[in-house]
Amino acid sequence: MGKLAVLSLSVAALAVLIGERLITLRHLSLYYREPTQKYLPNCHHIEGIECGAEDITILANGLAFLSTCVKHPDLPSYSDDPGKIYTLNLLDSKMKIKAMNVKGDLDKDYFNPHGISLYTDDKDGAVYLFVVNHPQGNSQVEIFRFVEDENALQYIKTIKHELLHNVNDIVAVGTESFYATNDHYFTNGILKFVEPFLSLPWCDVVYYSPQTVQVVAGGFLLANGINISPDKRHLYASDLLKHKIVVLEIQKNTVLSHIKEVDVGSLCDNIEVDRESGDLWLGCHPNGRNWSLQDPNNPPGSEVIRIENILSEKPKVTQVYADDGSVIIASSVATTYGGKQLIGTVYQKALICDLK
Ligand SMILES: [Ca+2]
Ligand SMILES: [Ca+2]
Repeated sequence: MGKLAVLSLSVAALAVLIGERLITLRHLSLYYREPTQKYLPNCHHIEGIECGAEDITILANGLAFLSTCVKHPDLPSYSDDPGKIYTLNLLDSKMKIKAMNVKGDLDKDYFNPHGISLYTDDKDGAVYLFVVNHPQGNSQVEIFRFVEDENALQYIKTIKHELLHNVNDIVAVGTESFYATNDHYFTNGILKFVEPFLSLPWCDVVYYSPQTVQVVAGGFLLANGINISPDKRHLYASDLLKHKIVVLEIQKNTVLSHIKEVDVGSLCDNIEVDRESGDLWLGCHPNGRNWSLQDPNNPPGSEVIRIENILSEKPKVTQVYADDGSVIIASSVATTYGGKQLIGTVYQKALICDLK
């Protein structure tokens, strides 16, 4: 075969590959999904949140913890300040956020908080906040003890490990142990781009304790939010680019069995679990095209999805809230308490509404 023929065949093969990739990526990103609007009553923006509350979680007594102002080189940033953790007492009608004072040996200038998880120690009632932190683009997990009467976080320790390389979210299962999702396999910038382009399902869930660190689930295209059922028997992890919530049963801390996957039809980020009903509340990105383009005239929208009876044969998946980005941009978390719905975003505002 002549050189020209080889070159022509190569170009044709590359064109076919790129064409196939573009079709697949449009499907994965929900490229053609039209924005919708579905609103809840009495919504207002939470005063003081202007650079995102990527993750929010709530204690049984109604005190919400908000992880704010995460920064990522590929995303808009509405503040130069380092990230902060705030509390919001949902039983107080004033609904004012309070910045938490961090005590101890943590470098606050490089605090870049992402996914969070609360853990209450049954032995003494102490409450711990686990925070995914990205100082200077790295991934590590900070463990704090909550000092309630000072609205403070006492820094306890930092956990770094080579398996915790692109951590997005965590769920604490002990005072020093947790499960974490990695949202990429590679750490190199170009390879991080190639990974979703080629749809490589290489993201994973890692279990960490001082005795054991290991990958306990894999095959994710983009592993994002993770949480646990109220009886602590099942883990739920979002595979954002597959539009699915993966249900895993915990046999032992390091042995998980894959139970099923539930279609959500959206790019779902963090997962919160109602401690009474066991329902999942998901903050989702309805359209990955708008997410990638970040066009101020056509911003990413927001969507809240609820899953009821996830362990039954027929889980019920319901869209609770939807916005085209005119009210709130890039929702990443949704959670409820006492008839209120909180919605946080990656880099913009946060919203509080009545559920009915
Ligand atoms: Ca979380
Ligand atoms: Ca997340």
